[in-house]
Amino acid sequence: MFRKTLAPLFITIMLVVVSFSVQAVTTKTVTLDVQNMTCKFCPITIRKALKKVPGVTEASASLETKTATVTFDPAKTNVEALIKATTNAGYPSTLKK
Ligand SMILES: [Cu+2]
Repeated sequence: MFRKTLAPLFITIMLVVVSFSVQAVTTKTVTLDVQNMTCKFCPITIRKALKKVPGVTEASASLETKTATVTFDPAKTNVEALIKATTNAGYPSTLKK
């Protein structure tokens, strides 16, 4: 009785664990050097522009380092699309080497 009710729960947990590890393998994180960042609101604008790009799961920008860090699904988007997004928002960027 107890085992029967726990089995679906166990399977669900396993599926969640598997899907998380698959996501970890398929996402990519890059850092962009971003121009034109002048005040504390610039990183917010950049972050919003990057998060709008389909496939982007995480985005942050720093005024101090003038960079943006973006995590995305390489199957859905690419670095060129990220650069285009920040450029369209008024902040041209390049991939940090
Ligand atoms: Cu600003």
